[in-house]
Amino acid sequence: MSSTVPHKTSLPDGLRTGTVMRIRGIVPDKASRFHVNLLCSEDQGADAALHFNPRLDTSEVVFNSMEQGKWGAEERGAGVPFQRGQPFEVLLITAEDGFKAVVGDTPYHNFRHRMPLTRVRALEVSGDVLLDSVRIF
Ligand code: 9QG
Repeated sequence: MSSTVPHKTSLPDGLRTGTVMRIRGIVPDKASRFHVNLLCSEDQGADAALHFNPRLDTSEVVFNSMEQGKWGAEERGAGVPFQRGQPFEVLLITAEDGFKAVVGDTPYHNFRHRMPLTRVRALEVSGDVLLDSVRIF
């Protein structure tokens, strides 16, 4: 059973070191892009501590943050560990120094923190993705 996107999970207490977010889904056959955002409020235009953006259309995975309506500096992971038509599992591990994205069994990228973890209030998944589950550990 897939849930519909955009999908939002509230994080009323923010994040702390050790919080693990697990996203499972399937990349649709004709997917172009999807994203996972860690947002500082549930309002439109909220700051994002993390924007994790697999792009099947341009074969890249972009990481960024958004503050006061402006994107920060983009980071890119090496390679694209997502394929159209294939299931995936992403772990976003809140570490001391950054968000560690693990895709499948493989550490993929460490996105260094740009804002306090306590500001994060919601995890949002949207775009071209069939979402199976979001779990916070
Ligand atoms: O393209 O890059 C991340 O740096 C922008 C995209 C934008 C982000 C951004 O247009 O797309 O990925 O919220 C958005 O607009 C997302 C979906 C320079």
